[in-house]
Amino acid sequence: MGQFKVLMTLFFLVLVARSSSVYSRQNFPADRKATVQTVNLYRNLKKLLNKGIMFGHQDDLAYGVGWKYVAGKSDVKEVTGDYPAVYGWELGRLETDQSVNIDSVPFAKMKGYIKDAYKAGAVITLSWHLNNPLTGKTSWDPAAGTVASILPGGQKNDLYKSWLDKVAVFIQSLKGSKGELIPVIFRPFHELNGNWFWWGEKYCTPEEYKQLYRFTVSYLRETKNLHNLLYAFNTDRFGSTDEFLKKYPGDEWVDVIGFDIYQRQQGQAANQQFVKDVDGMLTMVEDIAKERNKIAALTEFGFAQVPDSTWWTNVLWRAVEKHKISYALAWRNAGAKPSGENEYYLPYKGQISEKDFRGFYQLPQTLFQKDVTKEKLYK
Ligand code: BMA
Repeated sequence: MGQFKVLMTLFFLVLVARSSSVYSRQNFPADRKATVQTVNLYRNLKKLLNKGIMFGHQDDLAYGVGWKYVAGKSDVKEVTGDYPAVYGWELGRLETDQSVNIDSVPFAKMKGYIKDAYKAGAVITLSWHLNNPLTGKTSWDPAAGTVASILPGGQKNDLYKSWLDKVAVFIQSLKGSKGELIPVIFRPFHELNGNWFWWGEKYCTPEEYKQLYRFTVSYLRETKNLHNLLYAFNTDRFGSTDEFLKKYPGDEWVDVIGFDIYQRQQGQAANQQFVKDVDGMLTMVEDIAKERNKIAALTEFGFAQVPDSTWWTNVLWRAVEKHKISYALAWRNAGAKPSGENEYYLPYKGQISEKDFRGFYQLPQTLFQKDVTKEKLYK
């Protein structure tokens, strides 16, 4: 009998130990050595899913429609009185030692903006439209064989590693006031199921894409010893869970999952379609996130020039309101580009959706900077 009791106690203890390790795995980033602030961010992002959706904007502090590099200025702030909760920045051209990125943002200024946002308690995410290492042209040069060429054993693997070294130097230079590394959501090789980037659907096999993603994470995490990164995996528009997961590298490499989506047509029917599509895709991503213990997000979105005066509350909000997603990142307010195109996705003072965007801002479940400052996401 005594022996039986001992055995039962042991059995019970093993059960408890196992369930607590599952539990801690569930509440820990993919990086087992993530810094305290990164773990805190990860856990707080999960908690915040129950409060609302953080609003993000690419290049928010650098420029907007009709202005560039005015300290403290932001199109979001001009319209709402508050800054975004999430700031997106872009690393393209860091790999070729340029002092400004693909969209002419000086990396030195970007560092300053990132530090300011961190100080305010906001979230930072980085995209990377890196050049094609095989052809030397841009991201939009989808030469077959590029992915294979940069994997270990490939002729461009050393070159690709030297690019990652530069990314690591940049990320290691992002520090808070106590010298702690600033946590960043890194979002490499996005829109992978489209056919416009060299890592796109037609240009590599699922196995090659997975290897590329894993190699990248393991090089930054293990070789470069960077532990302030959460990793985002994101597709473009997709039609099924299988399609979404076709090239998913695995749970030990990813923290955030999502997709990028743009509305391209105007009118009531197009609006309804957009709501239906986004709602459907978010349902799938949310289910996958729940099952795999990941954080769902709308990693990029926009309706170019927002030609609909009530798009924010009537279309975007309807598409996302039912969902537990961490954030939605609007793409950049580039304004007039050298190409002649006027590119923007958020209202500025006087734009037709300005008033409606304020309505969107005032919804209790949309979170901007003031909301997240209170949340102390890094503590
Ligand atoms: C695209 C456009 C381009 C830009 C690129 C990378 O969607 O905004 O103008 O260069 O993203 O940021």
